[in-house]
Amino acid sequence: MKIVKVSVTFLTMLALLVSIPAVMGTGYTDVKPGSCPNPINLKSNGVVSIAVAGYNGFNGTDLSTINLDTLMVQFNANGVKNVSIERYSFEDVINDSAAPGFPCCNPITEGDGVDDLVVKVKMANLKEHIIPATTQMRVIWQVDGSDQWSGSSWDQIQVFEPPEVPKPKCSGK
Ligand SMILES: [Ca+2]
Ligand SMILES: [Ca+2]
Repeated sequence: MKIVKVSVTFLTMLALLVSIPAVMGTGYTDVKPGSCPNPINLKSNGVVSIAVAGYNGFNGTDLSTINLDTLMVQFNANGVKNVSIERYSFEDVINDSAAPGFPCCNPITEGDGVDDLVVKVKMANLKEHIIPATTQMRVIWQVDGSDQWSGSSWDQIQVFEPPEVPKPKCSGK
């Protein structure tokens, strides 16, 4: 009887695990490609670039398997948050020869002759959720032709908000 109970518990846990939509971390990610650390200024505008290394025959992500209409940026802060992207392009900006450097930012890399996926996200959209406690960012997508979610590895970021510079109080005429 005890064995049956254990088996039922095990099968229930297995069913629960299978039912959770998994976002697997796969390809190497470089927030602000080519630089480390990766500062994110909460008072800046413009866009932040995030590169996902293409498949070089050994490592990286097979970018042809991505449904590009589903691309989003994901970051962790009080739970995982998803943010819509501004645009994407294919450029050779990083390589996948170095292991991701979690918990430090990924090492500075250079192109390797293989195109990478470069995603741009607006700071205005990031700022809706991002807070100084946010420490990691990556790109997620649905696999082409299916509703299965996948994603690149996490990269480390440093979110900060520069203090206001007080205006000088000048006396005089
Ligand atoms: Ca970087
Ligand atoms: Ca590359």
